[in-house]
Amino acid sequence: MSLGGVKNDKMKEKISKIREKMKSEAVKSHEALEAFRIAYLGTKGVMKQLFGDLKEVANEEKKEAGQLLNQLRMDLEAVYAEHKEKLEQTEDLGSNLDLSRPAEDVNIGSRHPLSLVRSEIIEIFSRIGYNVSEGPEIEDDWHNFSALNFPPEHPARDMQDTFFIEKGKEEIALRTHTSSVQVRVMENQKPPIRTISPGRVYRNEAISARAHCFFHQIEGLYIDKKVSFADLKQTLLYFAKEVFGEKAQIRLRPSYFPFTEPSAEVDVSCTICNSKGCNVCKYTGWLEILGCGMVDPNVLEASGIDSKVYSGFAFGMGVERIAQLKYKVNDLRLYSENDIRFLKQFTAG
Ligand code: 2U9
Repeated sequence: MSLGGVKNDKMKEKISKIREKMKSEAVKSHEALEAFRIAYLGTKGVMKQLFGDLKEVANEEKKEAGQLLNQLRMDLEAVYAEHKEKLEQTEDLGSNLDLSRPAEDVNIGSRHPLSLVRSEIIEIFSRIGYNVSEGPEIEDDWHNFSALNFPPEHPARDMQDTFFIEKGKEEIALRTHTSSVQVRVMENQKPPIRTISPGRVYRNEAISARAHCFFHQIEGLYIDKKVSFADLKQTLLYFAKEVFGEKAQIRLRPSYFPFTEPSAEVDVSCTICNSKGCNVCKYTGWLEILGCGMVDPNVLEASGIDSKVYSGFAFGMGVERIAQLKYKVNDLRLYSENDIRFLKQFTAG
């Protein structure tokens, strides 16, 4: 056995003794941790001495000895880190815990303005007996157009205005209004029917401040015996007062829709200027809020409801439009851009 061999064996013995000792060290304080570091890893510590001994090891065994020493140093460093972490953890739970410290604010986010307005409108109509009906966003021609009395050549049936699912096939499309949901209700339920249908609808429009390719509607439908235009007017006046305040007034202007006859557009008195005239109502004192009418007998019959026995009224509004008037939002794109500076303004409390 060479002299180097003896030296190397001694070093291995030393290493195993150090390993045993390092495991048995109790490190319960920062002072003890520092003492551990100095004793093993410090500039005059055990590792320094061992690396010094390396020069006495025979050349052919230096490589192995060097590897053993490097491994020992890494293990010592790991044990040191472990002790340090344990100490810090007990400190977090113990001495640094301040029970009198005020809780940190919880970031609760906010509801989207369209969601707020949608809920408010649902609540207003549920107070007078309306339920909520929902249906598919991808619709067939029957439920979106034909059952609603759209003539074959109506522009809404055109590729230019509606998103069709398959090119060249005008049978399946993204619904252009939620009236399609109400056709399904009429097909499946007997009158009296009192329902509102909130939902997203799609139209093939270029996106701008005033138009978008999708928006949200709430449509209402009331069918029973002897439902009259007077019932419609009172229902809409109640709605306007609930949303815009007790002073709100409405006026109806004659209009045309394929699915209602007679039809009307409804304005609410401008709540911003008290009808005195401002740039929001374009100095008319009135703001357009919805469309309405008596359900066309053809529409009742198409869904199997006897138009000689039953009559009904319907109305439809854009949720974006109502939210725009309530919250003074002047650009439709804000609703779908998810800009946190816009959304944060609707945080409750
Ligand atoms: C059935 C029969 C008739 C719903 C109605 C309107 C008038 C209307 C527009 C308002 C703004 C759409 O969002 S908007 O662009 N809607 O003017 N909607 S009557 O009529 C129906 C619904 C269902 C079975």
